[in-house]
Amino acid sequence: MKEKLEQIKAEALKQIENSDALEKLNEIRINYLGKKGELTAVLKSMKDVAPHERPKIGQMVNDTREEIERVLEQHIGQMEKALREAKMKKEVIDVTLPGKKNNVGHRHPNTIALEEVERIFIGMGYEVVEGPEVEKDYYNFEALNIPKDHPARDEQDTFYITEDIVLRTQTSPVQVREMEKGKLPVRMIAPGRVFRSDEVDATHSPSFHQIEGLVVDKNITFADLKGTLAEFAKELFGEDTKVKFRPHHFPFTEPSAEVDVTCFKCGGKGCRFCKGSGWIEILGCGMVHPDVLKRCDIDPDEYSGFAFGVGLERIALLKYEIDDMRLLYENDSRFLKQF
Ligand code: 2NL
Repeated sequence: MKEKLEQIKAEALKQIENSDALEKLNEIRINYLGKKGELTAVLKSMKDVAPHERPKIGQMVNDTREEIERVLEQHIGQMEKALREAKMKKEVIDVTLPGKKNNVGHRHPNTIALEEVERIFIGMGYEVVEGPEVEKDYYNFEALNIPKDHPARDEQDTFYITEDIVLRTQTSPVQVREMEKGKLPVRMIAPGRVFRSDEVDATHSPSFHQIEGLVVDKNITFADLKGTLAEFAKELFGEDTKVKFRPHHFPFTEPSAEVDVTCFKCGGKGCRFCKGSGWIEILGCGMVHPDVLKRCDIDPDEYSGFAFGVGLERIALLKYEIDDMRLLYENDSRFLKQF
């Protein structure tokens, strides 16, 4: 019995010594120490051993089991350590390698300018309202005093979808729709994309953005318009900015004006930026034409209003001193990240 146990131990230790994988070591554990293993078989054969010998043999079986277990655990430990080290070696990180640069997105200059304009008017109690880019001829022209034969229709080179559906040439239709709702007073700005069949150059594009503003209430006068736009110009271009109203004509306002601001580069002295005049044109405006109010079911004897329209790209070009509008449409990230 003793010899048999010595033999089992020697064989087990040899197999352990020669194994090169964790699975093999596990196999050895099952073969020698498992329920159907060789040592268990020896224990089962104890019934053939003389009773007084049993404690001694039992002790020997236990010693053998412990020895095999000890060597097995030791080998498993070594093997796991080796595997861990190999894995670490493979996954080693070279912290001296140059890092990958994240490309961070930037707000478009148009967006920055729009948010600035919105901030200013929201501060004065205006609502921001949006509307459809594809419009009825009625809302884009007819409601605004621009009948079918009006020269403004040629000037504005409209994209027609059908005979009475157009791509809006201004955001006024949003304001007309708002006035039609009959909830007075109205104090709103309407920002959005507009379309005109223009050739592309440094200052034109067939698709650009406009922000229109509209106030309709009792006792609104041209003085309210002047005060509002003077405040707007100061907030946008700086506290020292002055405004100048030049008489103009729009079919939808009467009287109408174009507004210049003092050049924020030279302060009005005259420079290359303002072409020597000291003034820069920024928007068109006027008192809402009584016929436009009437068409929206608003009584012009009770209510009056003012309206204005600014080109968003024009504001962005001026504010950020960009000299070509095409840069705003190319979306080259090297350009955009400068703002
Ligand atoms: C420009 C400047 C302007 C308006 C837009 C407007 C809107 C309604 C009624 C009356 Cl609903 N007017 N908008 C007024 C004056 C100027 O835009 O240069 N437009 C061609």
